Amino acid sequence: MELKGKTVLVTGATAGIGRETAKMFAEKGCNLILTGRRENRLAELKSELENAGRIKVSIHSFDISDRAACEKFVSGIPAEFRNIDILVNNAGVGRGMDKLHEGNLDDWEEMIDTNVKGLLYITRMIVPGMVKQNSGHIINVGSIAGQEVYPGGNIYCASKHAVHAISQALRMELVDTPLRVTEIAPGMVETEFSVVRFHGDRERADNVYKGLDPLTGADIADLIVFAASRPPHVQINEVIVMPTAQATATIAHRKN
Ligand code: 8X3
Repeated sequence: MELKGKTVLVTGATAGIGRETAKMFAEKGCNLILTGRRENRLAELKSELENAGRIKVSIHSFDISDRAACEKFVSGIPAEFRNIDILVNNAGVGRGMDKLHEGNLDDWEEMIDTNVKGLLYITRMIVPGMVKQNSGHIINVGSIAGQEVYPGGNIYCASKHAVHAISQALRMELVDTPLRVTEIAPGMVETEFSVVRFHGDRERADNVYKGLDPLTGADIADLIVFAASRPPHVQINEVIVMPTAQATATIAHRKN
């Protein structure tokens, strides 16, 4: 499917997978609606992308876990961006690796509010427009943590299992429309993810990827753009992707 001229909404575009996805769709000539919490990063990305190509970028900084802020964002999307062709539900967060019975409730709420409720708010507000225009593609960034569970992953895994369930339900419910639903479920991707998960402990974050070649945000963006560019009759339901040195959520091969 030709991507040039399409309008793509990417949530969590200030870093990692979201940022690389925005860049890759921009290279294909798509106009972008980008959201994230850090306004200066969005502004920098907008000028970088607009200067590089003949595309338009609309930026919106707010917290996706805030329902009223999501409503305000959606009602404030400029008219020329209103026909959204592709929604990339990327915004997500991992917080803490405590055992459940020792867990931090603030961490839990942040994960559930962002990964589940934030994704639901945006999906509920954007998909009706896609149904009305009779076209659209929803691409959810899940995780191997949505397919498997590991110790310390408890609530993060639960939130990503929810993304998996929501993606499947949406696909079933939209089967009588031309809309497509794709879930991309990555294993280890080196982004700010682990630094955030360990509350800024960079050494602990670096250890997650030590001794192996992790995936990059660009590797995932590549798959998102691939799924979006398939012909209209081809729906990529799910992609599980890991570094070659990772086999499951808990089995990885590290040198030294
Ligand atoms: C992050 C991947 O393996 O840390 O979504 O859960 S993992």
